[in-house]
Amino acid sequence: MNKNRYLLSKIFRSRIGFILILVTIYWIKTLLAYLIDFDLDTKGFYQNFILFINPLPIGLLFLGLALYVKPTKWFYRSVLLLYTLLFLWLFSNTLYFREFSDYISISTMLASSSVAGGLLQTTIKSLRIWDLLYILDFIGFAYFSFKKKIPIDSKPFNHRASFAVTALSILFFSINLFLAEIDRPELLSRGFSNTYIVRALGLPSFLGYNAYQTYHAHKDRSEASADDLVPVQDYVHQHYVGPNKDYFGMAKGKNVFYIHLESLQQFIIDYKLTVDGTEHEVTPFLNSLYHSNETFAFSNFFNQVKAGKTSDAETMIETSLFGLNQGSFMVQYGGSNTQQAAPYILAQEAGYTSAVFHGNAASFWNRNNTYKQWGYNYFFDKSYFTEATSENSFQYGLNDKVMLADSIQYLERLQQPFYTKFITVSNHYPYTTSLSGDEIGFPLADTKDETINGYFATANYLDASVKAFFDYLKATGLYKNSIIVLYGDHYGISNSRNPSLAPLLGANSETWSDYDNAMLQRVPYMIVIPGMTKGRIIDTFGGEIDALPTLEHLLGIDSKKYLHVGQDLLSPDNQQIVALRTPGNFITPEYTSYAGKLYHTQTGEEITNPDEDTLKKLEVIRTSVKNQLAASDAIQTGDLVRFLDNGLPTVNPKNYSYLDSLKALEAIEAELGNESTSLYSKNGEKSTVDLFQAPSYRNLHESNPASTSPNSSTSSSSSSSEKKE
Ligand code: GP9
Ligand code: MN
Repeated sequence: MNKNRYLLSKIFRSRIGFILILVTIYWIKTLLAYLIDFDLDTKGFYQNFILFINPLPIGLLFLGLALYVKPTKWFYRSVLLLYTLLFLWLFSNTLYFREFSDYISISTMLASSSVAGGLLQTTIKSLRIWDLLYILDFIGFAYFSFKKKIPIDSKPFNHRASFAVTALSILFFSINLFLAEIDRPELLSRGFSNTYIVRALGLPSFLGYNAYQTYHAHKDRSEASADDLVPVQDYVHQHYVGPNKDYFGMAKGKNVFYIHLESLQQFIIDYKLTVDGTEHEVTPFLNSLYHSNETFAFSNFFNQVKAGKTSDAETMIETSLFGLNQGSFMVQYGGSNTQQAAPYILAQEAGYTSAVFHGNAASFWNRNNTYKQWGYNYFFDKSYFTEATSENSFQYGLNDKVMLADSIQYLERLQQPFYTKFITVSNHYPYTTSLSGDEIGFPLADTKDETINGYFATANYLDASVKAFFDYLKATGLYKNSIIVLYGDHYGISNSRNPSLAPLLGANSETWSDYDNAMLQRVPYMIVIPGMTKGRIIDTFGGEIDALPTLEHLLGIDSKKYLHVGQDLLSPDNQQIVALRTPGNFITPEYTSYAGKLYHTQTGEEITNPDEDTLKKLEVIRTSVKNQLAASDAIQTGDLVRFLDNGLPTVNPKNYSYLDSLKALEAIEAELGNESTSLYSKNGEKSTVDLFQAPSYRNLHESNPASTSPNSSTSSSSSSSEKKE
């Protein structure tokens, strides 16, 4: 016993013992910050376990480096220096987070000294009394070293032993990373959000990760020059197609509503799910829009996203440039690249105010930073809405009806004309956990795949949410003054699940092919122009990249001077070549190239031995696809918009803040007085919040029990709210 105690005290008095004590204190302090300062949004035991352990490997790795220093004095100096650096990084992040709800990135640090000056002020403002806890150890060190009570071990570690400590901490770190990847596959390659990286790997690793990404972005950026703009501009000019004279400017000056239909695929439109012999229309409201003569509805509109999923769709819709071949553009470049996106273009060209509404944390997909570069005046994220509970939300945010209802108090204060985007989320994988209470009722499909089974119910919920929003627009009169564009961002059912979906689509699982997968990449794209009668279903082939020039032309803005690589889908000259983001994949009305195979688009028949004539046509398509992606990539990775001189001043992200937005909006109304064009002002300063009504599924159907088949397993069937796809 005594021997053990002797050994223990010997270890604590040794160099490694000292390091272990410091690692432990660092660990405790980090957990403190996780608990009281950061909002890491962890769910379930597994995520909390990873959070609990993640300060250890990196702490040991970092402080263990001091072991390589042999002279006693220098060993203690370096270990304290390293420890202080770890502390400073932790502490400055806690202060920064209190103000900005985000972590310090390399670009924040590189920002100009004026920002640094501002930071110092906010830092002092955000100090809290419990911050004393963060520096208790330093007070302790000072006291003990003054009293000469810190045991000094003059016996250095040999290099082999030091290396063993390094190797061991790398091993621990790999285990940490492995566990994190199980929890969130593709964590590092897709990035998602700073929060995801911090909660999985800790703050020092986040710095390393961010530094790596920043370095890459910077490298491409610094190698690019104004000369690179020349071929890109040539491409854009040649590829440009003029507007359709019949439609140009037909929605000029109107408010724009974008409704992002999460994971909604085109096959859902007009689809009826048959359960126990009864047919259930999944999206009755969207179907009515699809067939309305107020709507340009597209039947061959494809999603063109890759790993950036929603963020890729947003990038294309807002800028008519593609996401990246790897990872997410918004995460890697969105916050730093100069861009000319829809909100900014419309503000400059036609005095539009812009806002995004989304019930998830602002940092997801780096939206908080990207939106500033896009010129969004306001971003109403989760923090602006009803407290999220397990009843009204799931891992990706608030249920759509709640989000939309809560948006009204802000929407009605925006000056008109405005450009707004509502990003829905309830119809998101795994489709089984987001609905509860009275929203349960739409029947589940009956396949072996739970994901597919729930998809129709969440899509139906999305449909009802959109309908409620349209009802509100009509009730307030906003409707006739607006143009509403709806789009599905990407597939909801992944290719690997499609064979199980096949029977529901009247197809055969056994003969399901890559051609069928390609065709399922269609997503809804509908442009509703209230009062118009020219609406119809249009079969032009296009994709998300084409949305911005299409919208611009409807608003009477010529897209010619912008660096867009898409083409107006209403233009008679549209070429109808849809490039998918995976190299080699494309779809045209005639040919489909997908997963290395070639098909006739109309029949699905595979082309194994193309004749001369076909080869020639394919060559033209392939070159066109390659050029389009290459032009976009050159712009995105080289940050080429910064060299563009088309008369628009460069966006300054520092002019945008997403804090206290309601106050800012009220101040604008007050300043404008009678000139204020907000709905609230126009309505005699009376709120329209009560005009938003979104009855629950049960409320809507209880008068008609025949169409209700309650199925309580919608919300409880999946044990995990943390499924990812
Ligand atoms: C989260 C949401 C989902 O905020 O937009 O993104 P996704 O997983 O579809 O890319
Ligand atoms: Mn999405």
